Formats: sequence, C-alpha cells, structure tokens
Amino acid sequence: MMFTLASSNQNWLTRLIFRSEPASNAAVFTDALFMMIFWFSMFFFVLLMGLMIYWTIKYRRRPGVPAPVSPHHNTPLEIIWTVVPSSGLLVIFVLGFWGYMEKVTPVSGALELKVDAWKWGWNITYPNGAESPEAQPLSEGDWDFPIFYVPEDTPVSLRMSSQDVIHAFWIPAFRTKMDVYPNRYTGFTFHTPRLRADEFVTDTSGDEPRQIPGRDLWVFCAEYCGEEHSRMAATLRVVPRNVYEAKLESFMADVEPVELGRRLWATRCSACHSIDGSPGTGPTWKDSYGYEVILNDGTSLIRDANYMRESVYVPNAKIVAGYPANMPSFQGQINEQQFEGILAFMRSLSDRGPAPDANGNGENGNDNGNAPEPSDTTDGGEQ
Ligand code: HEC
Ligand SMILES: [Cu+2]
Repeated sequence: MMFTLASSNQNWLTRLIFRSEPASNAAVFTDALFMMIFWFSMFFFVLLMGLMIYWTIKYRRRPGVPAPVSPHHNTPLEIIWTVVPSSGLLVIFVLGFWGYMEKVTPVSGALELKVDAWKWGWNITYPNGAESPEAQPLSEGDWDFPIFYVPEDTPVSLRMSSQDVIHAFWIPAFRTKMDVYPNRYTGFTFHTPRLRADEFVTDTSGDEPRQIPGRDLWVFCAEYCGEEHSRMAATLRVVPRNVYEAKLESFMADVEPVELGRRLWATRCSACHSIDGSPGTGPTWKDSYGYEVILNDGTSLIRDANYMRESVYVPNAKIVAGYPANMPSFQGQINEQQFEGILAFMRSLSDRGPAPDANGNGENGNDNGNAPEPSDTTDGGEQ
C-alpha cells in the first residue's frame, strides 16, 4: 500500500480529528484519504465562497448604474466546471472503494477470530476454542471489560455475529467498524501493528501485576443498541507471538467449574443477571438455585439443574413471572463443560445449592435428590 505506518505523521489537525494514532497501514490510508477529501472540500469551499463574496460586492446595485445583462450560456466554462470537480469525485470513489475492499477481503493465512456480540458485551473465541477470561477497566474506577489478545504483526480476520440486535465492532485505532447482525456473519481484516521496543501493558492475570510488551487498543460498539450501549467495550491487546501463545494455553488449562462459571457469567450473563440479589433485566442468581420460581402462566416449580439448563438453551420454554422474554438462547454458544461451570457457580451462590465440590453433592451430575426441599411441587407446575 502506498501509505504505511512509517509514513504516518500526525499534526495538530489530524490529532484533533482522529484522536488516536493510526495502528495499521489501512488506518494510515484511511486517514490520508479522509484528509484528501477534507482539503478537496476546503479548496472548493474557499474558492466558491470567495468568488461569491467578491462578485456580490463588485456587481452590487448602485444608483445610476444600469444592471449588466448576464450571459446565459458558455459551453467551455460549463464543461470545465463539470469535468474538473467530477474527476476529483471519481478519484475519491476509486480510492475509497479500494480501501474498503482491502479491509473486507479475507487474507489467506490470517488468524480467524469468532466475535460474538450481545446486549451488552463482546466475546472472542480463538480457533482452538479458548476464550479470554481476562478483563480490565478502560479508565480508573470503571467496569471491567474483556481483554482480547492478538499477536503482533499478523493479519487477523474477524467473523462476527450477534445474539440479539445489530451491534457494530469498532476499533478506532484501525479506523474500521463493521455492523454485527443476528443470523448472518460479517467481518473485516486488519493487520496488527508491530510493537515498538518501548511499548508495555500491565498484565494482571497473575498473582502480581507485571509489565509485558504490548499495546492496548480500544474496542467499542458503534451502533446504538440499548441502554447499556455505552458500556459495550473491550480491549484488544497486541502482544508478541510467544506471549499470545502462552496466553491461549493458559486459557485452555483446566479451570475449576465454579471459576469457569464465574468467568462466563462475567463475560456473558452479567449484563442481565446480578449475583448480589439486585434486580436487573433478568432475575438475580443469588439464592436462586433450589428456590421456588413463579412462571408467567401462574405455575411454579423449584429451580433445579434441568430447569436451569432449559433456561439457558431454550429460554422461552418457561418465562419467569414479571420478566420479559428477551433472554437470548445460548444453544451452540455454551458447551456442556461451560454449562456445568455455570450451574456450579449458580449453586455456589445459593444457600440451598452448595456447589457440587463443596460437600460432595452432585458429583454424578444427576441432580435428583439434591434439592433440600421435597421437589414434588415441581410436578404440579410442569404438567
Ligand atoms: C439480555 C439479557 C440476558 C442475558 C445476557 C442473559 N439472560 Fe438469562 N434471563 C434473562 C431474562 C429477562 C430472564 C427471565 C425471563 C425468562 O425466564 O426467560 C432470564 C432467565 C434466566 C434463567 C432462569 C432464571 C430464574 O430465575 O428462573 C437462567 C438460569 C438464566 N437466565 C441463565 C442465563 C445465563 C447462564 C446467561 C449467560 C450465559 C444469561 N442468562 C444471560 C435475560 C438475560
Ligand atoms: Cu452494541
């Protein structure tokens, strides 16, 4: 490409407009094209307004001076003022289309990441099925948002879909955003920057925070998607390849079911389900497992493992009274091991459902008999 990161030099104007350094060659190209359109428009604005003001004054009505007859046609002039600006527009179109194609065309050998969007969060699944459990606030005192690791100097292709409404995956430093739809894949490709020797980020995943080579780029949702839209953010962390590979291994290493459940809750359920009893879009998980729930058809049952499983995979089968039926299905999103983790986590939050490993309950995965209350009432509720 003719514009590369090396040729990027920001001045006060580009800093004012773009706010952040471009982090890829495609971003440098986008900035250059934007500035070209800016100066193109500026040139014609100043030219036309200048001539207009000059002529308004020069040919103003003066007493005793008869109004000059205006010429009504001049073919050479009309050709010039049509052809010159249109060829400028043609150049803008060709460059814009070219830049767009560079971004949306998948590159062979690119790292393929699956991006999931939902109200209100992002998740990225790596090719080996790993998911990053790490999170950090974007600014001091803010919520935690997930951190997604990508290796430096590598082409990355995103395959994105939404579980509910339309979102838009936006990485400002790449000057690229793309809508994310339910029931359809979209995506774009970018080349991650090569790190400079002086770039470090803080890795808080261990016992002690430590500095590792890396660069954090912001990710936002660029489509207004509901009340927590502004909190639909994440960090894209560019790290050296060996750090990236070590991270993927650690994500895949065995995690305790309760911990796995907590991570999944934090990244995928916490927008709607609290764990401290406070109300949300969905019912809280505190003291939920093992307790009675009243459904919107007036029946009731005791929340057990099968009910929880159905709620996750077929959420509309039973709707809790007083709540909207807007929980997305996690069919195909949450696998068996992950569901076991969520169940263990929910049980650990309830005084009627100690986690299976807490006192040996539920080790066989069969939940019958674990509910402390007799569960006969369930039958009436379920028909
Ligand atoms: C967009 C908001 C939203 C998200 C995200 C969400 N849920 Fe829900 N959930 C709801 C709503 C609303 C209900 C109540 C209506 C119903 O029963 O479907 C509910 C109900 C449930 C129930 C039944 C709860 C009860 O008290 O009886 C379970 C279990 C559940 N969700 C699990 C999950 C899990 C696990 C996740 C994450 C993997 C999740 N939900 C993510 C909105 C959400
Ligand atoms: Cu969104």
